[in-house]
Amino acid sequence: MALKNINPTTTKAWTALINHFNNVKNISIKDLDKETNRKEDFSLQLDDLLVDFSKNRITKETIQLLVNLAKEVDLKDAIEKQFSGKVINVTEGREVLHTALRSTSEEPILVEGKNIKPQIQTALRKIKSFSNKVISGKWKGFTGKSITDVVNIGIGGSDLGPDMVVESLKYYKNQLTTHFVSNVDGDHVSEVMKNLNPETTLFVIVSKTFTTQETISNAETLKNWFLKSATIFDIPKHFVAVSTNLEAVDNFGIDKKNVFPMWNWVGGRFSLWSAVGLSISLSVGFDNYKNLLEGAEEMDIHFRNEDFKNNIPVILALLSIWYNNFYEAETEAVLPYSQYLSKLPAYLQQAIMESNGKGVDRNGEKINYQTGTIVWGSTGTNMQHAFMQLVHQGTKLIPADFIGYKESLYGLTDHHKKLMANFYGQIDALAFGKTKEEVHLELKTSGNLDKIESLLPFKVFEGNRPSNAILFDKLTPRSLGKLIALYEHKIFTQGILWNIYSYDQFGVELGKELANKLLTKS
Ligand code: G6Q
Repeated sequence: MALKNINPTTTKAWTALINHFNNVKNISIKDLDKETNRKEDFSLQLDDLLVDFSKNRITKETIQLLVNLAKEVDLKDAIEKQFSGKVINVTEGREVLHTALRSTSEEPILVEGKNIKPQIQTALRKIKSFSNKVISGKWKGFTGKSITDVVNIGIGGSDLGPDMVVESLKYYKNQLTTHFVSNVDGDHVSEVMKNLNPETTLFVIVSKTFTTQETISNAETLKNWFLKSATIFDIPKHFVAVSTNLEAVDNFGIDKKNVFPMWNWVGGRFSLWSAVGLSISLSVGFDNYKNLLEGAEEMDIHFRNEDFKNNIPVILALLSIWYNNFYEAETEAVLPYSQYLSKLPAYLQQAIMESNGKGVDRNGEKINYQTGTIVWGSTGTNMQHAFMQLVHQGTKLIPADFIGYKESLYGLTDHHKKLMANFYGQIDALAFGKTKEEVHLELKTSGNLDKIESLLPFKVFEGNRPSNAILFDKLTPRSLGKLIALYEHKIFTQGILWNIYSYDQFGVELGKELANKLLTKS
């Protein structure tokens, strides 16, 4: 049976939340922070992950009412339907089973009556053996040399995930250099091409449909470039594909042995856990890739089984709804304090905004409440010297996720101490601000008595700006898997609560159609 179809604004919990909001909307995080055990009461731990959500405009009652909302729209039922392979992507008639890709349990998952677990394991074995051959140097190019460079050709879901993970796990990478070509802008592929040697480059064409204009254009250009030095008989040594469209792959000239599977029950933006992640496994080795999947599975188990009040993705989703639908916040910032995670905000923009940027509910009715949040961000501390001004003193309410690590990877503990002092400093500055009295005293003690009147209002920080601290022990493949899965489940939870379909993306089609029409005209 498909997902339930409940307009959240018609629930009892929603009415209770409106009343509660009217009572508490002016509460101050500074006051709330004085409560004994505030931090303990509003923190959740999952092994090496600690989520501290105490610096939000919430009380215990807020959480209880939000949890009631999740219960009233039967989130539990939706979670079970997703994990067990029901056709919850109704508009495209598909199951949504990225969680199956990282499941190590024996529990069979049926798609059209057939258990999909064996084919997932076969694909993983193929990824492993291919990665091992390329990394060890056993896989040779057409002149007998080992591979030095890997080029991932794909776009959207077939690019952003692998690119973000390869960048995030740079510390764990091997001798291979990985490149990503996505844009149809010929200058993108030209820039990558100019540094490649055809004898030692492996091209991984990633396209679920194998019809995507950008990917096919880039793949053709790279094939033509390759064929300037080699012959079509050399293609099998240098081109592999990840796709569901075997016929198109064959027409392109790729050897059947070199095709890695993709499945309709995995959405593009949730596909890095499938062979779409081949370039990750090539870059960091299969064991690290497997650890990434295991971290995600740990989050899956937590999300599927934990009570909502102790469930990290559910709580983060509910907080987001609290600000989006009650405080009318429009955007959310994702602020990782790790240079490795510089591509995470762009990755999440696709995952979140393509999934929940919908204005029609599961009844097909136009929605009269706010859905999809706008997500943006960048790494700390760099962004502190840039857009954080607006977050601290601007007119908009912008809830923020701060993502940090207790340890750095290379040591340099002195740097890490400074990094994390900034992490906590920003969170406190947002939450507690700086009062008139404090500014007054500061100007006075710095000998600027004469400037107090003219400067004071500009130096006041209102504070009361909410944030979550998402803190891991260390950036590892496993903890990264957990982090990505956390956001995947947050997206799903919000989609269920907003009564929308999170797994289609018709909104990206019209522009493509029009571009194609223009091309055929010219
Ligand atoms: C993701 C979207 C989209 C898709 C790309 C690439 O969820 O569907 O970003 O991944 O359009 O599609 P192909 O893999 O079919 O080339």
